[in-house]
Amino acid sequence: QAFHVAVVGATGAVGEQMLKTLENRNFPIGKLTLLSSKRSAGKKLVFKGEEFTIQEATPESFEGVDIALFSAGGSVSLELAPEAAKRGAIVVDNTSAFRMDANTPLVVPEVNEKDLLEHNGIIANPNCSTIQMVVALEPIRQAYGLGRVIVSTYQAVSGAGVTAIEELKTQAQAMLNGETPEANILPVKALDKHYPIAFNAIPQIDKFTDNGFTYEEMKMINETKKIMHMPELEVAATCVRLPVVSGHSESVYIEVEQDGVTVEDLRTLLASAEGVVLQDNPAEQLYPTPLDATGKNEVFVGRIRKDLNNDKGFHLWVVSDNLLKGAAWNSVQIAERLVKLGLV
Ligand code: 11C
Repeated sequence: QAFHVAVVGATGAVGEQMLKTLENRNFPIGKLTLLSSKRSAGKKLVFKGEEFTIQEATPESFEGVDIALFSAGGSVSLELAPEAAKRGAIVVDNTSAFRMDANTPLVVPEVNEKDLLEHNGIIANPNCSTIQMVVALEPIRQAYGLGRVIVSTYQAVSGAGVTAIEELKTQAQAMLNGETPEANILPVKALDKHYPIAFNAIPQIDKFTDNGFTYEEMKMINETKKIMHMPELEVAATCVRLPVVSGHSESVYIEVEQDGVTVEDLRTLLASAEGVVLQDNPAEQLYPTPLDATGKNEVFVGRIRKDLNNDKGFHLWVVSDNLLKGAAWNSVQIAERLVKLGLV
């Protein structure tokens, strides 16, 4: 069985990885339609050696499509994902447009694959920094219970798109040349004030909400509760942008519910957890880094320590490629599970 797959936003940083991932996984594609906004329509892309011309996405583009992978921004998804679903396609949407909608499952296959059964035509792919954290936390929740999560992130510029990657490189070069770099993209392109990211750290990802947390931080908080089906879970987040091209890193403090859990218990558990690679050996300076994680689908965990004051508290370092497990791979993995479950 082969499917008609549409990729919306094929020219973006995530869209490019979606095509690579579909190709690497040899996803059963009978027909491929590449779509974008008017701006990128007409560009050409190669998939499995064949050239495709990108078409402007319209409601009619989705006639006959089985699976539509969306990553062209929230407004495109809000307008066109329902149109695609109305025409019989199953949408996997990588934007935040439908994530907190009660009728839309928000899925990380290692955590809540069964939520796919409740879909109404649209399935939401969570925010990248949320995905990698819940892959590491779910096995711990299942084995020992989870009472509290406090996370600080160290996020790569690729999360803000191709232009942010270019700006990091241009600024780094300018600063090495002794020049003052221009800053036009980060932290938020649409706002007036910008900071350079080269040789810097910016404690703002997305705009601020009224409670002092940013939207990125609130995504981590709210999406984690929804995916793990734990509306009461105490979660706090601080999200920071670093001059790293790809791979988000996270320092995660958790409190388990069970007494007497040891670091070795967590290492043993995570060493065999689905989608996780344990890289944790201080004696050999073994721990995950974003450079090592780039290009890989797994979530890497290391630096597991017991808190010095709370017997139920642990610290973890969690790293993953934000464009892969955080976006393209999670979306294609959802599509694979839809096929496996006979839902498409
Ligand atoms: C970043 N996490 O690193 C963001 C990008 O809601 O899908 C992804 C935004 C989202 O800037």
